[in-house]
Amino acid sequence: MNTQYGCGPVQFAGASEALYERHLLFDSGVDLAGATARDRFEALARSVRDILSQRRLLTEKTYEQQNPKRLYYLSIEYLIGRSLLNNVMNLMLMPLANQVIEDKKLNLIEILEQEPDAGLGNGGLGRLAACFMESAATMQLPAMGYGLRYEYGIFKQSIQKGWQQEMPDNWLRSPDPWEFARPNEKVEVNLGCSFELSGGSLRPVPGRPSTLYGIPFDRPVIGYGGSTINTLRLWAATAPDYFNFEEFSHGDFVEAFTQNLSAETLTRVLYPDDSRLMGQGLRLIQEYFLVACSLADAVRRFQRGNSDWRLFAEKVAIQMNDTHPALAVPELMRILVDQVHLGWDEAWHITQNTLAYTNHTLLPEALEKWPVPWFEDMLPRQLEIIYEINRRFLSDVRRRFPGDEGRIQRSSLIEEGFGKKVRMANVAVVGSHSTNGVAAIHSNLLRETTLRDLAEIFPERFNNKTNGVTPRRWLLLCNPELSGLITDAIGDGWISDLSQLSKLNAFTSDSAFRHDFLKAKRDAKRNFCDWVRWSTGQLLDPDAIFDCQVKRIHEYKRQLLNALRIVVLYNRLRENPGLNMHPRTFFFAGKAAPAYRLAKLIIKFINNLAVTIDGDPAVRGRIKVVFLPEYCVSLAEHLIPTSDVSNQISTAGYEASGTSNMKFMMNGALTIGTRDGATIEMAAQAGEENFFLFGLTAEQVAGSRAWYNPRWHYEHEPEAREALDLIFSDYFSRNEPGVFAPLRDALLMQGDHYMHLADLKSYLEADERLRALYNQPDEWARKAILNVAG
Ligand code: 26W
Repeated sequence: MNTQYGCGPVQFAGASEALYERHLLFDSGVDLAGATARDRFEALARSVRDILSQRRLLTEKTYEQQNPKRLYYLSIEYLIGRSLLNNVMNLMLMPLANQVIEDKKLNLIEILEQEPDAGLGNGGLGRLAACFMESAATMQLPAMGYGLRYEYGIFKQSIQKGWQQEMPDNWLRSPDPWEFARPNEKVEVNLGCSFELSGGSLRPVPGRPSTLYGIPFDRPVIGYGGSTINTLRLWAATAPDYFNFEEFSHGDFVEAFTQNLSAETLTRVLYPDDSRLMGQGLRLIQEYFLVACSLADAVRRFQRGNSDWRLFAEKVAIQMNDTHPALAVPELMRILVDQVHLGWDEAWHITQNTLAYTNHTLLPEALEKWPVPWFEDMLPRQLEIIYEINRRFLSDVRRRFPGDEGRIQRSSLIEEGFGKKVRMANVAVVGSHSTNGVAAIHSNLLRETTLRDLAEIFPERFNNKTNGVTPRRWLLLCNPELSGLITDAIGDGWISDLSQLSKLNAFTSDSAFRHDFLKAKRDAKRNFCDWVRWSTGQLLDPDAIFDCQVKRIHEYKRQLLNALRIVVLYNRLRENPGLNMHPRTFFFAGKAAPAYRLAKLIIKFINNLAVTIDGDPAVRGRIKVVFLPEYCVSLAEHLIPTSDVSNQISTAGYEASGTSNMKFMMNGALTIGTRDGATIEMAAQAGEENFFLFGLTAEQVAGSRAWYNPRWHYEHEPEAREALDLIFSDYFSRNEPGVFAPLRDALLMQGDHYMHLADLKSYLEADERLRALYNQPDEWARKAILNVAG
């Protein structure tokens, strides 16, 4: 069966230079001499946009003519990053762009830096969504993404006196050349309540139903080669553009405008929490708004090409990215029952067969549960439908497991007791045909622990889809040194068929290739050092080992374990200055949720560690700690290619998959890590002997919970004790005594929930093996190549 819907390779006349100048003149009103860097960026982006516009229409026409099954990805986050270079590359316009750059004497870096990094996501889940959209287009699948057009993305991070500061990310300040507003395709959304602004926040006013509009903003998603150009459709909320005439004629002119204001508040800002629910009502309405707009749109598109509703699930697949869009279950039922007038059973069959659910976390504090009273006020019809789904579901469970009241309680869509809540994960599993985790270990744990009761009721629904990343952005684009070398060796087939990287296995025995491989890494490091000096003035040593941990700051990801390792190494150097240790730079980057105090304190600790080590002449030039502020997609693209060592050190059983682990591996870093998430499968693929695995396994973590005592390690492991004593003697906080006391409380007084001390010793042992290997460059290169090949 043909499942690819491309429309042939890109062909265009060489008119791009004229395009560029025309855009400067007609859009910005400037000539070549008068253009600012931002003008140049916009003109270049608009030239690219001109070239892709026709092909986008062609892709959509192909879909309309062939009427294939359409895939809709529903995600409340898309961590897109910059688009210009990615779009130029995927359209195969690089030679042309280079020509314009040369002819017009443009500074490419300066132009690229003009584009804001579209940060409509928090971390892994949002970046996965963006990678999937690009890969689906490259695979020529009829896929479309739905999300929200937040006016403000993930906050900007700066560091002041070591502390994280948050600033608003006004990424749409200047017009975005990649988005097309489609006001004609707006969608009406009805809610059971209205809203009013009070004290700067939006409050629901029950008993007064209201209407708002979703305006679609489309962004092109270009498949590699440019054959397929799909769409990412982001919804912006607005008020109906009519006035409340009664209020108006009563002279409440300003009040009529305030209504607009409150509607637009809905998509104003991305919630910056990636692992803990902050429980705001506005967030629930954001989620409903995404679902209501997207389903209305997908249904409308289905109706354009089909008339038989029984075929809906054969023509429409909807993937729910975590539970944030799980209201799709009651909403699709509402459409099919209330609007299409299907019977309940038929509607239910269609809903289950259309929807599928991906879970991204086992952390109990991240599982969404919404208070029933909020549903009563805002989404009364959806609540009614959830109750009816639950009534039928539980009566089935009673039939199948007679007398098992515990199971009924645990699998119910409603958590009973004081403060009734709707369990969104249960809604998603019961209302769909597939539930997947994002790595083998995570899918197993999901089945065995978090969703065990439901997995026993519906074993056939549970499956695994290990995450992936797009090799276009994460190797071809971000690492020209290495990707060029790979293409020279094995051809360019790997770019759209990653399994071809295994051809590199043969090159491990080629000493010229190993040499070139190390040189590519060295070149990437030098470029990075230049870029850091250019953008921050900081001096870095490209000959040091680059040892990286970049991701959201969270206790379970254990940046603190990494910091403890560094303190131990620092102590060793202080005690034994003659120690043979290759110079090493430890890079950290990542944001902490604004309300997560301990995560923010970990950032502060890393920064103080950096300052203290920099100020100690005894270790100068030997170890260095760098906390790079404002981690974002672009920073990852700069840093990952330079990395020698990738730290993936979460407490086993807690990191669902990880995706930076894959990006580092693909760029020739060696991994030091725990047996967690996808790291387990990566090590199996490359060979465990080519990884530096350490620490407790997930079973050991779970099995030792009851008796684990961090103080035992403090008392019996001298290096751990010396490191902790140094920290709590205020060595790293001379002017802020006691500031790190909460770290001591977490590690030594409150049981060290994430078992830092249990793993520190084996982390240091793995580190020793790793440093020994670095002294044998040839062996290091061999293992690194095997990693890329895997
Ligand atoms: C505050 C509500 C909330 C809770 C969880 C918001 C966002 C989440 C996400 C599910 C957290 C997340 O991004 N999970 C990550 O998903 C990646 C993609 O599957 C995985 O690689 C990471 O391991 C997982 O932590």
